[in-house]
Amino acid sequence: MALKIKNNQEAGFSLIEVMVALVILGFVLTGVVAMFVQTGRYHTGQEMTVEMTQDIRAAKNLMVDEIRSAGCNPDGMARMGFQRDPDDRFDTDANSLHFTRDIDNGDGDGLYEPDGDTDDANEDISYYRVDSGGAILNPGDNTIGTLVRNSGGGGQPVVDNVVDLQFQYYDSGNNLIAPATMTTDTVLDNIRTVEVIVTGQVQNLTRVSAGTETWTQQFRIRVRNL
Ligand SMILES: [Ca+2]
Ligand SMILES: [Ca+2]
Ligand SMILES: [Ca+2]
Ligand SMILES: [Ca+2]
Repeated sequence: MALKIKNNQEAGFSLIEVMVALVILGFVLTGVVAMFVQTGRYHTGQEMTVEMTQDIRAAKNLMVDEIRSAGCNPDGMARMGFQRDPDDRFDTDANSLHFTRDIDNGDGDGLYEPDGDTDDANEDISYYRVDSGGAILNPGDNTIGTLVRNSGGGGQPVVDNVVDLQFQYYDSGNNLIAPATMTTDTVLDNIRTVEVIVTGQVQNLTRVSAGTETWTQQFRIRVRNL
């Protein structure tokens, strides 16, 4: 009987040994989990950055395409191009851009057929940046907002997490036109080049502090029809 007990003790692990093993295993598992979490965050951060830069590039392509043909007016209508409005979202200044163009007759045949009005799709367009409540945001306020495009059906989101959107305007001599002076049609009609500055922000999840990164696109569009 005494011999059997001795054998059992030698064959098994003591409670202390099991506890030590469990503690070591715990440390190892904690490390592995932390590594996975960190890697996951890194990838999420990278994916968010890629997504944001793609969104801003797409917005740039759209704006270049549309603004280039601002004032397209084959039928010689009055007051085509950059527009004024009492609503800060729908005027042409530092925080918003509003223009008209006659590019189609709205018959849906995909052909370019100007019909002497701007009531067809994508002929009356505003760009501006809004907060989560839909209020317009100003350049330099460093508030997270959404770049929206409004062609009559309300502001449609183009890029989220935009912390800055600014428009600048130049005349035929490439002189900057001060937004404060852009309150008459005469001044608006002098615009020949539009400059757009868009800055997007992404949460950088790999850093403990200062956890954001920004990405800016700045581009100029020569207006073809003005
Ligand atoms: Ca405005
Ligand atoms: Ca029409
Ligand atoms: Ca058509
Ligand atoms: Ca039209």
